Amino acid sequence: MANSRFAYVRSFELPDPLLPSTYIVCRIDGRSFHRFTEAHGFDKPNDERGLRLMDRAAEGVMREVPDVLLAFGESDEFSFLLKKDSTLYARRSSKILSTLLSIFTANYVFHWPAHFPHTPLQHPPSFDARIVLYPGEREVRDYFAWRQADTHINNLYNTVFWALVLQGGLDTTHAHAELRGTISSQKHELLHARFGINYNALPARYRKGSVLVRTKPVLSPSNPNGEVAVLHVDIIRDEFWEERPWLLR
Ligand code: DGT
Ligand code: MG
Ligand code: MG
Ligand code: MG
Ligand code: MG
Repeated sequence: MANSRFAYVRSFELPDPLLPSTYIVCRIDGRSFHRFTEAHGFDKPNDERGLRLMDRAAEGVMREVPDVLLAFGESDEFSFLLKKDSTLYARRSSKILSTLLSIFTANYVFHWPAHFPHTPLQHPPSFDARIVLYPGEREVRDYFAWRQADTHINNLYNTVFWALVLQGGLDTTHAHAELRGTISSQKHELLHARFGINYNALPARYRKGSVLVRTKPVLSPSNPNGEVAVLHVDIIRDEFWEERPWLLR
């Protein structure tokens, strides 16, 4: 078949290599998860089962693809960092993106029943993905800081919003109105004064998101890629990165 008269169509398949020696970041995001989480009765603002399932799907990606060194997840999204000198699939963009996306989605569905034993899937969840290249350590650090800052801002807002609605009895329009123009310290104060909630005492998984990191590569044949640890820690400050220099170098 290789040399049939049809084989010329192969030449329409164009190469799509990613620039060498750059950090590859792939971000996956749930499609219409507003609807998906509603249809499956997710707790508001955070559903621990759903967040653990996202972590499990990301772990599945890291187990299957050793070049992924780090992943960060919040809400319905996960970002994956590949090592700078990765030669995975000759750095073919669509091959890398589609593979990570597919492994993630398959793991999400595969592990659904273990995380939601009493909630059958009502419709198939799906995700989109993009790849972004970053030239240096600074931009990679700032990318992950951007995502974790987003986690913080959204979670603080959503925590107060849902306290006003579910505990305070406000409708959603009035809850939004109440929060309009408030700064971070006012939201902390409102939570504490009206609902007795100390924001900083809420689970770190909700406040910090999930960080999956390959522990320092152990050079043993049975475990050449190290273990994957699931953490809920600050990745904006230097400490996390200084303790793990192999992530960026
Ligand atoms: P998209 O990404 O444009 O296809 O649309 P969505 O609806 O996925 O929007 P996005 O990604 O901006 O926002 C994520 C949605 O998922 C948001 O409506 C809240 C929902 N969601 C994520 N995690 C949780 C959770 O733990 N509990 C609940 N109740 N909802 C969640
Ligand atoms: Mg999206
Ligand atoms: Mg989404
Ligand atoms: Mg999202
Ligand atoms: Mg094939």
